[in-house]
Amino acid sequence: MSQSPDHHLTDDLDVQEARPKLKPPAMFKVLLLNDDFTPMEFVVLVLKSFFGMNDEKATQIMLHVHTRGIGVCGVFSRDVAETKVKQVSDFSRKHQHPLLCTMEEA
Ligand code: TYC
Repeated sequence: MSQSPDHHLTDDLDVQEARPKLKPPAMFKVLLLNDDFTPMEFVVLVLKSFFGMNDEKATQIMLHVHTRGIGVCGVFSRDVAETKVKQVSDFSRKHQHPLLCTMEEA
């Protein structure tokens, strides 16, 4: 059995909330955008390298983006999503590909 430390504070008459309600952290989708120039193999490499996908999953997501124009690589906390976007953008720039990666709140 377990009791929360504030089991005696059950309503709004208390002077102070012992356990103020916390918002769940915002989550962010990391998105890849299609373009006409980035090689398919490079997009698959990005998905495997930065999103931990195997070859089959990476190919599936790449083809989704290629045909639909945009697709989700994963959903992460703000900090992790920002890091993924920077990693992909830096890696694409280094290899002189125009691949775009962005994020939006889930
Ligand atoms: N459309 C690209 C091509 O035909 C492939 C591609 C897929 C590029 C996904 C970007 O996010 C992308 N070479």
